[in-house]
Amino acid sequence: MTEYIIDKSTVEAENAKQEANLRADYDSLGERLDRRGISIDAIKAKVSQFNIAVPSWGVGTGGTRFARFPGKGEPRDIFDKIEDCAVIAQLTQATNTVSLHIPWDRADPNRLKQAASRFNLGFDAMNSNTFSDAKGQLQSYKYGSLSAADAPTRQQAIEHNLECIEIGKTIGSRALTVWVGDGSNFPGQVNFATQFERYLDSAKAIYAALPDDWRIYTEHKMYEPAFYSTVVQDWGTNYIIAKELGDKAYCLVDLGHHAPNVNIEMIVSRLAQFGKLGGFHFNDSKYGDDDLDAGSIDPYRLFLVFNELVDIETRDANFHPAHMLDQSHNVTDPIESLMLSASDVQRAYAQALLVDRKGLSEAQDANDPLTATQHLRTAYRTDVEPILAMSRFEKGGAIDLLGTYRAAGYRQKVAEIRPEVAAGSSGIV
Ligand code: RM4
Ligand code: MN
Ligand code: MN
Repeated sequence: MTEYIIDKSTVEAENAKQEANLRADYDSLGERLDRRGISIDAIKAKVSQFNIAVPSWGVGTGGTRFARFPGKGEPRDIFDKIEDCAVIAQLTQATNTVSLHIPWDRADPNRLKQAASRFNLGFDAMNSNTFSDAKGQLQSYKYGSLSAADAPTRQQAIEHNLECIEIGKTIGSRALTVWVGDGSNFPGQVNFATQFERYLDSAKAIYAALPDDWRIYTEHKMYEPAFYSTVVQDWGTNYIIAKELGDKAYCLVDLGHHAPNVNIEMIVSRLAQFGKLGGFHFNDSKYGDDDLDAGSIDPYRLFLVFNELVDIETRDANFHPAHMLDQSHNVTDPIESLMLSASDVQRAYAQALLVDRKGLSEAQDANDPLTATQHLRTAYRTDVEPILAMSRFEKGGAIDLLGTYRAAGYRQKVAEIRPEVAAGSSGIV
């Protein structure tokens, strides 16, 4: 039996206020889609199956390198975080897995498993952290981790990743995501080739310990915290890594990890075409790795990414990339942001499912750019909210995510038992 944190009667009462309007909107959208030869129920069925993982660190209040302003009732530890994730899952019905970051979430694995199973939550990829020093660790990552110049530091970073795999095995995870902060701040500080060689050697040692049914995802990032060069700079480097490591190694695309205006949807297509697209960290950005809410700045770009994914999905039934959010919530209630972001990612998927693929490819072959791009715009301009809301409603979630969450008063309730953490410290979580 799944436990629900938000009283079911609150969700039902809020839904009752919206149900008649939702049914009318759903029917009218259904009619319009019917004219385009699309069955609304078929789209809803696909949307209902769509799952996106929530990062444990996303439910904490984030900050910048200047300051962190604590939020009311923020989670004190991983067990509070799991409860917050359960709220998101209950209302969205789209986020039934949580992704852990070690050592931030280190706890007795059996307790972790128990805590998640109360709410029927599973665990997504394990994330290692060799971009900051954990309390009491022997070697420092100040000058790098998997690619560090000195062997003991590299060894420590490798062992940390092996520990993440071990924890993951106990709690039922099947993937390890590796992002390193390694790079350099000054021209000449490192030898690019030597540094990359060391990284590859360390990554190979981790790969060798990966269980057969696991995947390793490596994440590229253009800059930050290293500001001149990073060892896994771009998707090309990432592709080389995945190729060097082997069949269980895939590239992970974090939307925020590219230069502004880079054509991310094309990167997605390239990696998938050559079998190395493993998954995503969804978020949005204006300038850099801003970690803003998915779909909040450039929803058309998110749609274009999903347009590629649906295109690949139609050609290859075995294509199942991992979907996860990776955001930092500095000025909003993280639960609200994550719920809306999950739904925006779902929205982009639903819109992409509406693209007339046959018409699109005919227009491409006929060298008719305007018709081709119109196919995309027609899909993108369709308000699919009734599909998303109906899918949530039928699964026991909330028609109105924000309204229901606020009506339940969850944040106020937890604020009574979770004291505010002192302000002033900076950092992502
Ligand atoms: C990094 C990267 C990683 C995430 C950390 C917290 O920028 O996106 O995925 O684990 O932030
Ligand atoms: Mn990321
Ligand atoms: Mn990032």
